Amino acid sequence: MSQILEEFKASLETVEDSRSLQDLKVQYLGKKGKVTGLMKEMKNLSKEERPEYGQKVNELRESIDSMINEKSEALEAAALEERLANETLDVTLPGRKFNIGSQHPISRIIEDIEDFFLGLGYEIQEGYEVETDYYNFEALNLPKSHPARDMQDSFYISEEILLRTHTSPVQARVLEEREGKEAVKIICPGKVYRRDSDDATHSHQFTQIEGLVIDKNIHMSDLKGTLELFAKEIFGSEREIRLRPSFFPFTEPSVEVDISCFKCKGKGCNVCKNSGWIEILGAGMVHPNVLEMAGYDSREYSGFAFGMGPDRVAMLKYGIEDIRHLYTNDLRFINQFKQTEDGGERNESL
Ligand code: 2NL
Repeated sequence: MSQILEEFKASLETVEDSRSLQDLKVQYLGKKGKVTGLMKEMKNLSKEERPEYGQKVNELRESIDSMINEKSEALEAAALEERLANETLDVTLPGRKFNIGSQHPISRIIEDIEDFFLGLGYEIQEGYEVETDYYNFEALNLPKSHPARDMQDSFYISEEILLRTHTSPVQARVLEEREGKEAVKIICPGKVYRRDSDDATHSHQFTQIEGLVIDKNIHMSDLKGTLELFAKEIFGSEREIRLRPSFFPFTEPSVEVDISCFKCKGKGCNVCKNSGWIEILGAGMVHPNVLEMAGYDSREYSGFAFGMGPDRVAMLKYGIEDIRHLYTNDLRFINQFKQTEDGGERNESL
């Protein structure tokens, strides 16, 4: 028996984890274990010898059992020590950096323009990019034979269905919905399409924002005042505007709107091509035909409308030379518009 005990102690010395400890336990105390084997010897002994022998075997079992428990506790304590040592948290480590995306320059311009007009009480309206010939052209005083259609060739899905060439169809639909009875004060941003060859200043898909105000007693002075405020808000408080006569089929009279150059303050530079002025919008008083087609009495109601290209505004504001940079998603370009946590130079006047 003492031999078994010595043997056990020697084996216990070599145990390093709970698994081999469990194996050792089975080897000695299991059903077919060595100590259990000693118990089975009992039947070969005389009645007188049995109690003493039994007691000794029990003592052996108890001491082995308690040594196993001790070892088990020691192993657990060691494992805990090791985990505590390995899993310490170094609060002085620098945090992990993660990349935050940023707004596309066009989205940023659109939002700035939307914010301005929302402040004046306009609603934002969006519509369909796939439109009918009627809402894209006819309802805007551009009948099928009109020569101005040549300026806006589109991508046709069928004879009557096309990709919109401007956001005006959104406005034509809103006018029609209000059935000639209600005032309208909306801006319509969105993607538009033209059958054009792409180059530094043309893209077959670009963005537009149009505005439309219809009510009783709306005059050219309202248009001028609105656009002057707009120019100061988006391009800086010192900006001035000038109107030049122009033509659009859906407005009469029609104007081109220039802003004084924000770079040279009107002296003449490469941005304004030495004129001191930058062309930024087209606008005019809504043509009576457009009002009448939508059900408005043009003797009672009048209004103004304007349209501009956020792509062009972004190019001017950020000095982007080629419109294609806005659409090719080259990260070297996009990353230049990363915003800081407080929104960067957003809304800052030039
Ligand atoms: C430009 C010029 C313009 C309009 C758009 C419009 C819409 C309706 C009625 C009348 Cl429903 N007019 N829109 C008017 C004048 C100019 O856009 O140069 N856009 C980039």
